[in-house]
Amino acid sequence: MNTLKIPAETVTEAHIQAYERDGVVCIKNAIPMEFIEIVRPAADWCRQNPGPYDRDIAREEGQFYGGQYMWLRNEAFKNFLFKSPSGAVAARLLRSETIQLYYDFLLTKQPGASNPTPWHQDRLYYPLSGNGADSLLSLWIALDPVTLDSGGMEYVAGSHKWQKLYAPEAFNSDSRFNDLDIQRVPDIDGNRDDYRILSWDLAPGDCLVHHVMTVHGSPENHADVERRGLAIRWMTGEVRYDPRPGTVPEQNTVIASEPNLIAPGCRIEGPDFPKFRVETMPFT
Ligand SMILES: O=C(O)CCC(=O)C(=O)O
Repeated sequence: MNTLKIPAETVTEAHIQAYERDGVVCIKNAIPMEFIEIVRPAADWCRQNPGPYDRDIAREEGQFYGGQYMWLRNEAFKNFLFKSPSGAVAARLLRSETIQLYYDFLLTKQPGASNPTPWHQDRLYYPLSGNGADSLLSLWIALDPVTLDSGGMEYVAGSHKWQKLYAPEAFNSDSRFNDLDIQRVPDIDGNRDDYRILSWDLAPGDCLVHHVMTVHGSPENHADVERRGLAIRWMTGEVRYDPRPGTVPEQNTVIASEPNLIAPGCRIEGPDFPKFRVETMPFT
């Protein structure tokens, strides 16, 4: 098993308690700039050279790009996952000494990108079951300075405790989730005063971490700067393959195909789902 290291001061008990209470936390300077600088040009390369699991989300070509599993085709992303403290941040927030990668997701909104990311909850997009699937978390790492004006993320505090599962929402006008007979996320924008909505201005290397049940979204990019976010999904505990209708097809493909060949009901284990031991270095 590979080891990921993290200084104790990166994730404090206060961060962990905020994450547990709100279902989201902001961790400033979580990822050292040396990693951000390596992954930024790789992100641009991936957007310009889309891979098999990528999607142009916007109606206007190239405006809102969603790349999945970059690490399977790009060394810089692989290096990021195996060397940066991203997985260790996740493990600390989950109070775990080990962590397993689910997948990496690159979301870039170009200046003027007119697509908001709809309010949604991640849980039912994933073809997964088990206690680890219900506590999976996502690090959204800023590769650029990010504000609400440039499409910064927003989260409904405490929504991970609502004990509600919501149907996936398409990020664009495609119909992949239309036929699901599952309740939809409530109208957050129409009733913003009823919710505690959290957002943060970010510098490159800051990250936002949210629980798989937390309702979140992001506005259009009205600024004149690009908004690149690298979202990495990490998990612990028992996670099994549950290929329900309406789950993300690309994730089903990776789970069920070579080299993983995971059958329905079996644990998510294989070369594309590496596990790591986490070492916390003492306070400096
Ligand atoms: O970057 C965005 O706008 C959406 C990201 C998101 O929904 C996620 O990481 O779960």
